[in-house]
Parts: sequence; C-alpha cells; structure tokens
Amino acid sequence: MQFESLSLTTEPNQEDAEIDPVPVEVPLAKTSLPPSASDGGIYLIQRSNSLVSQKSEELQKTLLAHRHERQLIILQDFPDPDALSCAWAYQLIAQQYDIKCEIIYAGTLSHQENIALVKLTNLPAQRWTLQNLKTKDLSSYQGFILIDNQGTTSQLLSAVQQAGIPLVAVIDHHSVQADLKPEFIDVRPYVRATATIFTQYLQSGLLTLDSSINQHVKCATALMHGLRSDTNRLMQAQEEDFMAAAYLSRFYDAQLLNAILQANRSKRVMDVIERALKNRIVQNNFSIAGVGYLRYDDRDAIPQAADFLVTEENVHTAVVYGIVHDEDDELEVVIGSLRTTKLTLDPDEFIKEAFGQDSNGRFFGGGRTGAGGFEIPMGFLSGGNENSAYAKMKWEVFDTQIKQKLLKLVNPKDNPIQSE
Ligand SMILES: [Mn+2]
Repeated sequence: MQFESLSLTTEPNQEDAEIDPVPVEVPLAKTSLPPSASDGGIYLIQRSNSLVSQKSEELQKTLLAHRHERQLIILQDFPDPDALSCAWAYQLIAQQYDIKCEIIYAGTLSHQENIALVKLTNLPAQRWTLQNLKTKDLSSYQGFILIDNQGTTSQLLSAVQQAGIPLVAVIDHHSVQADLKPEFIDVRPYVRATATIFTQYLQSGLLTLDSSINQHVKCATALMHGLRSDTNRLMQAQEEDFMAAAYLSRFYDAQLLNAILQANRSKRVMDVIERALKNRIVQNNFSIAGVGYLRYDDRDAIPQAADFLVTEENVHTAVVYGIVHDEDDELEVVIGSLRTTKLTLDPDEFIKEAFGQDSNGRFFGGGRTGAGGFEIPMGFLSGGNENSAYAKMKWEVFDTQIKQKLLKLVNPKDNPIQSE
C-alpha cells in the first residue's frame, strides 16, 4: 500500500534524458528550479518519481556492496534538524544491511530546538571534536557518508580523508559545493529539504516504517521536524515536500513534535536578536546586521536573528553575522547567515559572489533555497580580546569589510544580482 503514492514510472522519456546522469552535472540551484506549472504537473511528478526509484535502487546496491561494514555519517559542525533526522534515517536503513553507522559532528548543538530534538527522540548523534578524534580508531571504519552537507562545513572531513576512509555516499539538497567522487550521489538542489529525499527513499521501500516500532515513530517525527524547519514551516515547501510530509503524517508523533517545538529561546539568543535589531541597516529590501562577538555555544543565535529580521515589512533578505569565539582555543571565526523570501535570489550564488574564495579556492560559504551561510576564519587576528579597545577595533574592521562586500551586491548600480 505504501507504494501507491509513488507509482513508479519505468518508461524512459524525454525528461529523463535531461537529468539522467545526475551526479556532478546537477545544475546550480538557480537554473534547476523545477519547471513551472505550465510544464505539466503530471509530467513533472513522473520525472521525479523515476529519479527517486532510480536513486533508491542505486543506494540499495551501494548498501548491498558494503554489507557488514562500519561507516561514519558526517554532519555539518552545527547540525540542524534536517541533517540530524536524515542521518538517523540513513542509519536505520543501513542497519538492515548489517552496516553500523555512527552519526558524528564536530561543533555543538546550539539551537534549543536541536537539543530538544536529540534529547526527546534519543537521536543517536555524537560530538567528535578534533581533540577526541585522535583517540578514535579510524581504521575500523570502511566508509563515510555526507548528509545534508558536502563536507565544506565540517572540520572532520580532512581527518577522515587523511585516514584514507572512502566516501561512500553524498545525499544533499545544497548546490554542488565540491568536486567529490562518492560511490553514490544524490544531490538535488531543487528539493527543499534532505528530509524529503530520505522520506522518498523510505516510501520507495528502502525501509518499511512500522508505527508499532518506537524508533520508527521517533525517526518519522524527526524527519517531519527537519522537513518543516528547512521549508519555513512548510511555507516554502513544494509538491514533493508536501507529499513527503503527507507520508510522514502516517507515522509521526504530533505531540512529540509539539514538545520539540516548544523549546524556548535562551536569554542569550534573545540578546543577540536584540543586537541584530538595533544594528540593522535596511537598503533595497536587504536587512544587514552585525552582532559583534558571540560565544561558540550561542552561534545558532545568528540564523535565528536572520530568521527574525527577514520578517520585517519591506525586507526580503536578511544577513546577520558576528565573530564567534571559542574560549579554549582562542579561535575566532566570522559566521553569518542569510535568509531570503525572494525566490529569484539564489543564496548560494549571492554568498559566493559576495565573499569569494580563500587561498585554497574554497568558498567561504554557500546555500540552498531560501538560506545560506558563511564562515570566515580570522586566523592570525584571532584572540587578544582582553584589550577591549583592540577587540572593538577588530570588530569594526570586519564589520565594515563585510558590509562593503554585501552592499556591492545590494546596490543596484554596481551589480547584476538584484531586486528588479
Ligand atoms: Mn537541509
């Protein structure tokens, strides 16, 4: 019965040919937005269904080839509900092939909702810092997986690569960030949440959800949360996302989801939002705010402040940034978040254009539909903040530099990426 909503098209058609070799050729988000309704809704669904069944089959083959192995699922340093829930779904799928997965991230769970999600569902994610990574025996893992990221937002990537662990799979909905060569790849930037992709895998039979299994109910709840949070409570969801949510609605626990969503904002997050409000400048429907210094654990206040600023009348895009410092390591990094409700603004393109690349050719950030982020390491300029005059000066330099780079794009005279 579960399969009926995905009557899988096996007949190849014109549309398939266009998207068939999906891997690295996936076009950037802007050009890969789904065709409009005038292209024929049914056609679109058929195309998407055949892609889903093709990808599910490929993933199944990959899992079969790796039976009885141990794998690492690497999430971004600050994993969000979409990443966490999908990693769990992968772990449950892989279990059927006797593949044991550890879900790991290097940073912190800094958003109160993420902490609530992990605690209330017993979601099996672990923090592996660069420090305690040294105590791990990486040779016991035969593969690693990137979910809801492509390695560019994880400090763990290089250590795992250096240990010679092969990249088995990349499953993500961000635009292609890096030239990775995994055995299996499913990167679909036009899908609003990785949770949608995983729900489609479940629906196509990679794991049969059972309401009487507590873990399945919790994982479905987590996926529902991931899907909702990446689609602005479904307001930016598209047909595929709604279909996925509809499927999850058969299994998820509404009360549990409600409990996760009830998590309150901490005072420190409220303080950062207050600073963002006070410091914001609004130009051409862009709201830009620097919030100064933040503790590492409060890092997630930045996207929350951006979520808040973008709700202002006449604002379609908000960018909030600050200097995040890690007290132990004296490490500082500028972290920023972008939120937009403007469909024609591609956050990935915007951030890459605004901040460019580092000396290794790595972009300082990227994005997906509606949201993006960036991280600029401060290197030699890290620390020394006991001297408050120096700390203030340093902030002003970074603040000014970031504003200059952003305003170049915001100002219609100088740049093509513009509001009409
Ligand atoms: Mn996501």
